[in-house]
Amino acid sequence: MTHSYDSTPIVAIATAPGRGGIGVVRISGKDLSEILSNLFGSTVLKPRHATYLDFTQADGTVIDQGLAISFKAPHSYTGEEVLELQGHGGPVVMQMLLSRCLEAGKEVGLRLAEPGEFTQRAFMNDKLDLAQAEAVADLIEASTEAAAKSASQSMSGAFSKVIHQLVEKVVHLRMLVEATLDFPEEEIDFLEKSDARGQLSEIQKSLRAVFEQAAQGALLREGLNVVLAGQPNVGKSSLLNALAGDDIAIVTPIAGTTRDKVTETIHIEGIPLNIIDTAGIRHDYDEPESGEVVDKIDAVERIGIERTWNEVQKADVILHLLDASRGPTRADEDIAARFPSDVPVICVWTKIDISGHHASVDTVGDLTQVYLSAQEHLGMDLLRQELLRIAGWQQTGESLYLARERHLIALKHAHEHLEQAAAYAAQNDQSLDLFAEELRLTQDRLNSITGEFTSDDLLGVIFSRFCIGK
Ligand SMILES: Nc1nc2c(ncn2[C@@H]2O[C@H](COP(=O)(O)OP(=O)(O)OP(=O)(O)O)[C@@H](O)[C@H]2O)c(=O)[nH]1
Ligand SMILES: [Mg+2]
Repeated sequence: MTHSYDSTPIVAIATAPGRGGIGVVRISGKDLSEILSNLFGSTVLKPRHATYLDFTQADGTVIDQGLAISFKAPHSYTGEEVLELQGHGGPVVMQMLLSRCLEAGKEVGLRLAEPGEFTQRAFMNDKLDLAQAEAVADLIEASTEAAAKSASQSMSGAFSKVIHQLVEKVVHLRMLVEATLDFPEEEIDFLEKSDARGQLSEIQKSLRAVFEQAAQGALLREGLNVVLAGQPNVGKSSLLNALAGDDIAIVTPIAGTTRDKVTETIHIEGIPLNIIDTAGIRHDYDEPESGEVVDKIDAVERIGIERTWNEVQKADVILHLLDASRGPTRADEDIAARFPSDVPVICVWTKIDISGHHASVDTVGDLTQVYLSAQEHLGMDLLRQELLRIAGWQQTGESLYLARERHLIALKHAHEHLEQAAAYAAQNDQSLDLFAEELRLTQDRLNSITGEFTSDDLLGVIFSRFCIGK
């Protein structure tokens, strides 16, 4: 599908800000002939060939010397005519080159590109679909090799391809159903003869497989928020430091050391984990036997504890730290009772160097307990493995698609429509039109991943998160 868009020519510095060996200014537009002749006079650029020349001001003074490469539509990144000027990568010289381009293109309305606008044009001109365009941004932002590899998979269209295959199966079944809709008396027959239910469950199976792979890919991109929570002094900050391999949070024997949350992103087997250290949780008063209530904590710590609970609500995984040298206490139980029920919790017993426990993991029912010492680095690998397990990370050896939360949601919705379709199919009555409608909705959801029939608003949101010049 071709979208219409504001096709005035655009220009931007395409390389990262700062100093570098080379820097690139990129221009894209329907017709760049006037800009070219303003910049280079009678020198004609052979498409896709590097031409070494002077970049000059209008009055002929030289700004820089470098390479110019032109691409003719549609054989370019954007699908339009593209000009790339490679000069020396200094911020001032790049700015001068950019200003010169704007001046040379003034007559034809050349303007600065919005973030992601080059890629948006590539999408509009069917050079890549939406999932591929998103993968371009994800590749640029990849923080690990594993993330980069799977972004590159998605960018090359591997993810889009499996989505298309799913859509084709849905379309095939839809066509069958809709052909039958005109002959209501044959509905029940139809379901039997065409093995519609069989086809449907086949599609459901494929969708599940795609979802699982995409969920793994999304994990690589989004990572997990792991919140360390527990009483003061159980060793939360020490654990953060041990996981990060760096002295990030302050550790002291004083209960109530941490007040603000402290976040550090670590990687385990390429999976980003945001480890969030929080203020230790305790009651803000003591009630000694005299019955007199004594304030135990100050206002700052109180706010810190409130923040801890906020973080706990947003966690993907909670590590509940307990002091193994002290054993379980009533206060630990009270804390555990307030954890949200839908967030996985790992009980982490700390300070086993004092308590004499061995480093170990055990799982009874859905309670997993890890025994470790952050100070002596005992049991740390067990915790890392447990975090990966909870994250649902499986080392498949297969290459993954770097998916986004948006894709997972679309796949989930598609799954729900298929479930609904299956429910109608099972009823065996006059609900074939409803069955067909659910298939149509499934198809729409899947198509939203690759961007067919995606609203302009959503496109705007997606592309505006790109960097300028991409
Ligand atoms: N022996 C031993 N001491 C530890 C271990 N982990 C932490 N500690 C000590 O326990 C004390 C408290 O550690 P922190 O990491 O500051 O504890 P916290 O849970 O962050 O405490 P708050 O920030 O006050 O909530 C410090 O004196 C640490 O040196 C451990 O594995 N073994
Ligand atoms: Mg602390």
